[in-house]
Amino acid sequence: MPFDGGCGAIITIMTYSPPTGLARAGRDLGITETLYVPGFLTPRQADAMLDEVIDAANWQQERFPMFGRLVVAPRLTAWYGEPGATYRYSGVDRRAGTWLPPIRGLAAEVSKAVGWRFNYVLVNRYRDGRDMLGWHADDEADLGEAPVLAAISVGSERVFRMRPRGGGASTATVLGHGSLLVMWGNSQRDYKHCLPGTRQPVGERLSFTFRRTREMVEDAVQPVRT
Ligand SMILES: O=C(O)CCC(=O)C(=O)O
Repeated sequence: MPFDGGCGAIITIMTYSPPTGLARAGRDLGITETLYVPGFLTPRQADAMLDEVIDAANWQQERFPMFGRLVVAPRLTAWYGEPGATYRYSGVDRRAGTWLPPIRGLAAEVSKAVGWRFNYVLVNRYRDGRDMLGWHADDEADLGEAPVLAAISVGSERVFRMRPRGGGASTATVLGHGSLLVMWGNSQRDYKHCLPGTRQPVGERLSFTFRRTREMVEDAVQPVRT
């Protein structure tokens, strides 16, 4: 909605809601501003992403300061995006590596279907059930107000949990091979999410979590009249 930003400038704030076709293909998780779309990729496309990206990505095992010690992250990560895109979390700037070709293609496909242009992806690699990601929200300043996030899962099924920040029970969703999860609006402000570890025998899984970083967020707030 346009508003007068002062000095006669009219500013447009971009708000998001999923396109009707995507919303129809998706499943309501009972959490506002979150949509789960099973089978977004065909099994064949999802298999190819799993194999190609496991082989080609520049995997890092990050270390985070916690309680005065450096803790090794229980997963591997890699990050790619458009030139100049940077994402800061846990106190570290991660400048995007040049898109790997299969990830660039996936970014274009996801941006089109979701109706929101993404310029950055954090790829998480869970090697087995011991690898996990703890409770957090993707609410860093680099993502701007009300971030839109789109996560593609490939590989073994894993449970994804969300819980209200204000307290209350968590919901569990099994993220299938080739699925898409979209979170937008106040979902990061009002909820935390995690990918818990499991004692079940599970194989490798990758999640591609697409984001729009500050460089594009700033582009999206455009003076249309001065
Ligand atoms: O692996 C997943 O599905 C969760 C990823 C996630 O929460 C994140 O990258 O912030």
